Amino acid sequence: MRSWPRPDVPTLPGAGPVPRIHDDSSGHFLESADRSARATLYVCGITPYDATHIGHASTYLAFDTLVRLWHDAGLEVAYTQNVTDVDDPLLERATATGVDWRELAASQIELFRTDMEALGVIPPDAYIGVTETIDSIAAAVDQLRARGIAYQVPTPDASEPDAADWYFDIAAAESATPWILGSESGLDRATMTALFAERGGDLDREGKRDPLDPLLWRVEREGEPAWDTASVPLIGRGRPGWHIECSVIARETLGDTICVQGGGGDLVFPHHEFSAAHATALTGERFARVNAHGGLVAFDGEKMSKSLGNLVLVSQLRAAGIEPAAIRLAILGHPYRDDWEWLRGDEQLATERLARWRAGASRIDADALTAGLDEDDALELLAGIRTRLHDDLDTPGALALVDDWFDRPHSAASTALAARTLDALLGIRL
Ligand code: 5CA
Ligand code: ZN
Repeated sequence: MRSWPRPDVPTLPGAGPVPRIHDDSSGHFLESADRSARATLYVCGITPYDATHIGHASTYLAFDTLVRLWHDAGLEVAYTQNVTDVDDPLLERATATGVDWRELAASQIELFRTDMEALGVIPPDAYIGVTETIDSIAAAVDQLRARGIAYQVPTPDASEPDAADWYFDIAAAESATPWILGSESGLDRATMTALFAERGGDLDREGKRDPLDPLLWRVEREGEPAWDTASVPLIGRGRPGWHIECSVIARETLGDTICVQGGGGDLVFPHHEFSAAHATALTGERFARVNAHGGLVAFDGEKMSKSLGNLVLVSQLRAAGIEPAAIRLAILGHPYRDDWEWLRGDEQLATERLARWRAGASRIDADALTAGLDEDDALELLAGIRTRLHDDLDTPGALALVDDWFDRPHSAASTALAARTLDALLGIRL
């Protein structure tokens, strides 16, 4: 589907290093891409029913920083983001509010696009809804069936009498593929079980071989959207499970092994564990070399989420006259892997910080001006920012360098290059 317009990103002198980022599977810092190949990124997109809150924005800005650094390093970048435009939470919200689920999704996707454009986020090269990928997902479930890694669970409430949901067989996948449970998330079984329950998993469903086996395909229920699977008739009319959606969309657009799989920390388990497991079961290859997750943003003491009603929306802040650059700055002031809390007044503090930078940029050093077009100060700032961001996207460290830099005046040429640096690497226009 359509994404949003790409911001102009200035080019900078020289090339930055390829950043090292934290891989949550191994606990190590790894090169995020290999200079000899395309840099590929898959980031889990929204389920379009509560967009765009500061938590979403924080996750997408973290990976926007990575994309900007890859471009600055001179890499060819391929970035895919999905839209979970059919799934239980969306359907439940639509039913609760009496809105058609398609209309709810379309309006929230549009709002998300507008917010991303306003925030100057570089759009993904492929922006793909699950409803656009149904056939490939059904085919993937069928392949897992054929390999003995998918099985059916009796489904008495299905629309068709003998239809049954499809589940992923963890034990079969462990013996037939290089993936084992926990290899992506690095978690033990007790923690995984607790997270599965907390995040709506169906541990107790009768007929499952392992309580943690995840749903691959939900056959049609009365009143729920469903699609025919004519080319794979054994699967049956229905709709995709959540994890298989991301593994199929990522593989179709980026290949069998991607450089970085990204999302918020709430996706470590079960979502990223099983999207990787499904992909590996289909290809025999490792799904992503680096698993990277942003921290979760809270508000009023709890994780920001529609169900708790504690949302701070990007669109509300914009409507209240807060400049998108200030919203960006407020978010980039936190290390991307930390959990943090949005505090009332954060937008004001960021607005003041931006104003200090702008005041700094308007104080041109007259001596430097007469001395010529000296860019040395800005080249030093650029090198400093590249070094900070190379180190696991240390945006707070980069912003602190900018604070210091604007404490004293610089030549007009240096000030102009500093402004281009902030625009290109941090997406902040002075
Ligand atoms: N559609 C799925 C991913 S396939 C989904 O999780 N959608 S979402 O709308 O709930 O979240 C969209 C993205 O924002 C995900 O990467 C998620 O991890 C991230 N996210 C959600 N809530 C927060 C939060 N409070 N703080 C930080 N990131 C968040
Ligand atoms: Zn996903």
